[in-house]
Amino acid sequence: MPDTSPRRHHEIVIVGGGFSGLGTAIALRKAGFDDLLIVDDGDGPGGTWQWNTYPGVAVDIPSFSYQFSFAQRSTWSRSYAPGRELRAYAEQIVEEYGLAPHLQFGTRVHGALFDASSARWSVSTSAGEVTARWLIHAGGPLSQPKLPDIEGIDTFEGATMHTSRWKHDVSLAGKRVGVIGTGATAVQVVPEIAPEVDHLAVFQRTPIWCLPKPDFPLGRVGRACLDTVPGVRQIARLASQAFVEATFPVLAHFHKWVPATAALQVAARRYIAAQVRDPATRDALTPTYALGCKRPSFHNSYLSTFNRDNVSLQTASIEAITPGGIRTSDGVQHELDVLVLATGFKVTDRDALPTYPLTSADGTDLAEHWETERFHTYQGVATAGFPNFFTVFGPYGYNGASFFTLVENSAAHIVRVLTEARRRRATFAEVTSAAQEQYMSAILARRSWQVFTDPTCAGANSYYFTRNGDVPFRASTTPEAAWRSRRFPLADYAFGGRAG
Ligand code: NA7
Repeated sequence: MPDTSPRRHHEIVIVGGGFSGLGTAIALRKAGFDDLLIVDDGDGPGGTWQWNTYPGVAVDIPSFSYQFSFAQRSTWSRSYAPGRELRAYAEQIVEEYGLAPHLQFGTRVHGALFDASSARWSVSTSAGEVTARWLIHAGGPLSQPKLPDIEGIDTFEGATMHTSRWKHDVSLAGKRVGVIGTGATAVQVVPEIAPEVDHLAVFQRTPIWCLPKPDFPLGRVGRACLDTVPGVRQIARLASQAFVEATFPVLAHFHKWVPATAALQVAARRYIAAQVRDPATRDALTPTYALGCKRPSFHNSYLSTFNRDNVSLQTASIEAITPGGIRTSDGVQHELDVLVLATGFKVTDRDALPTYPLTSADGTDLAEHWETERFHTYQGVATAGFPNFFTVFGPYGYNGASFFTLVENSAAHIVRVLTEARRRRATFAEVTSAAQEQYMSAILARRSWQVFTDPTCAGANSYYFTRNGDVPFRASTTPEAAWRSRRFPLADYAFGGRAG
């Protein structure tokens, strides 16, 4: 049916109402950009935290860091907040920063096309067409569920659910449940559902490094201290930021200079030994790739859950999903009532970044361009050839620390470009190829420092790696990324046109 809804124009359209979209909108509004529309296909703010409601869902970065620096809370119930508190936080942010009039939920973007003559993006959505001078893609990397490519998946006669689309009306009590996957999500789901089910079979392809989590209730006293004792909140934030920095960016990107991986692995192996009683299960749960090749998990009862009589770890590969359950390569048929797919997300897949065709004026499709030329961006925010377009979570922008720091950095970068465009009354801004190349060569020059060069990473099946073997992280500390996002030369962009 032809779209007969009226065309609308906004100065800025943001795709995604998760924390990326919300944080960018707040930064833009603070800088005086008010004509903005945020579209999201969900039915509330918070992105991944709206979608992921599985039992045990919680942050795996301490809450002191997993929040905006300008909207810190002392209300978190634990040092690692459960998912429902993140959903509530997103709603509070919308309210406090007056974002509700800008948000349009239930709206899926089908495509975006740049028109050079008007220097505008034309965005087609499920709610009609909208045009924008500036288009910002704020889709998160963990939003497109990845269903396993296993024969017979549609034939299973019990209930099937992906963890990010949890079916709360399916009771697990007394059921035979199978969980496929042992990534960060399974690490949270498995201990939570094990006491409830009759039998839980966990199908593992690659074990995950699971480390103890400094997760504790904050309690009334703790929360009051954060609120009233001078300096406590700042110290908690600083300690948390240092912990996050040490456990990811430093460990991963500066591996050559801080070779802590081996020592950490020894400690992690000791932890597994202390947690898991059966030696064969312990061995099967011990990764053979270097810690850091893929995101390690933090949980205090995942490993010990395998001591339970009603939990089994299955390591034979899955041959097929059958109407009755799962058949593994050792010939065993595992009878199941419920199948949980903890199989992760399409992170760098062609149809995930972005989730819709995005076409420049000369007809180049962004996903195709990245597919053929490999990922390349300027600070993860801009891509040469795609004017007036920005990504909050673009390739080579994220250094693996708190996602909120990334959002604030990307938003600062975008605001800087748009403020300069406004000062010049420019209608067009595009990063120069030279600036992009310089950025990419500086980042790629650090590749040899990273843990990802460890040959054992080949066996990690890590979603960090693209099909080409690239790891599109920003190899940088968080302070360096923050500084560069705010101080890059404005001459790195070409500005043009003149607003009437
Ligand atoms: P992940 O970390 O991508 O984990 C997905 C898991 O599913 C992982 O163990 C995969 O095994 C497994 N998987 C995927 N497809 C299959 C098939 N076909 N057969 C068997 N096993 C399969 O996703 P999560 O949701 O756990 O975590 C995502 C992020 O959320 C996490 O990094 C945190 O930042 C929060 P594999 O390892 O590929 O062998």
